[in-house]
Amino acid sequence: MSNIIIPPGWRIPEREATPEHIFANRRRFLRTMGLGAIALGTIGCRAGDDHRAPAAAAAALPNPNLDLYPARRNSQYTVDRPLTDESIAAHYNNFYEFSETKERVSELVGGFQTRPWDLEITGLVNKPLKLTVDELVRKLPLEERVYRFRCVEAWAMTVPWTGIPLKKVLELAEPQSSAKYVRFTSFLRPDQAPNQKSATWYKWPYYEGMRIDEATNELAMMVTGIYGHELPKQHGAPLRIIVPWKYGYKGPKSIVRIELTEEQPPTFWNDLAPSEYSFLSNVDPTVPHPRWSQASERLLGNNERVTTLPFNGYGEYVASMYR
Ligand SMILES: Nc1nc2c(c(=O)[nH]1)N[C@H]1C(S)=C(S)[C@@H](COP(=O)(O)O)O[C@H]1N2
Ligand SMILES: [Mo]
Repeated sequence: MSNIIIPPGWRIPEREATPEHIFANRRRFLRTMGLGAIALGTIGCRAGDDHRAPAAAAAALPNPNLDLYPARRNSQYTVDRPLTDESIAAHYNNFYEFSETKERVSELVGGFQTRPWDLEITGLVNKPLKLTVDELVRKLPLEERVYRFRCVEAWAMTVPWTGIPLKKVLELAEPQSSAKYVRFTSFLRPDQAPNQKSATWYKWPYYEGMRIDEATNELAMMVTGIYGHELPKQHGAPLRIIVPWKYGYKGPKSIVRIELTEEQPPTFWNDLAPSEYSFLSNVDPTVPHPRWSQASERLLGNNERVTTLPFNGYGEYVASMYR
């Protein structure tokens, strides 16, 4: 039945810039929905301000973590750019399990059940672990960090993430010295994620990986929240990875398993198009994607073009890992 569909292997990215009409339509949509006002109200918001969740953030079960948000801002991580408007970021998402159209993801996540949610840490560890996300956020303190975020498609945003250093989470399971890599696996629920059912040419579930020195770098975060509240589903609720010196796809959303391995794990985009998406995928303005330049990026919100920095501006934290 689906064999008339030609697998579009490398279909990931948008063109260099999103066509103007898509932006115009999206603005109209936001205005119609009355979201323009919310957008204005949250520009430049900080921990302690009134953080309002986008409409799509509603969870199926009561949220037991309201007391944890907003978490204390870690002021060590600062950026030279304004925060991206919350409602812009929440309506422009890469989450292929739901749709390949960024503007549609937030409309399609309604049936996705993100509570309760089990996370498993397994593989080369002394203490294999299975716990719920609601348990995890009571085990280790949450903090808020503002990071730049750079998608391989050359758009960028700046958002406050809430989470736990990934290193601390891994330590709960006591990695063995033979562990050299970390492999992440996202959820597999075709009944809740329409594109997992229909886009069968992808190798669901989404999987990613990195070296253990990268995963335990102080910048690597296990993220549970954004803008001072829990992650809305379209941002990868209830648990995702953020590694701000790498292209966005190295941060898998809605993960269910972390595995410590000796061998380098395969990764979703690298398997689909190895010549376009490398295992490391560190942000590098000097290495163009085969189909577009990586020298600059478009800021979500004002669409300004700014220069892309090596390691997305985080060289002082990570460059020594690659020498
Ligand atoms: N499971 C899963 N994780 C994913 C993706 C995806 O399609 N599925 N897309 C990646 C890409 S390409 C980007 S740019 C970011 C987008 O995150 P955001 O929608 O929260 O901005 O998620 C990454 N993680
Ligand atoms: Mo991306």
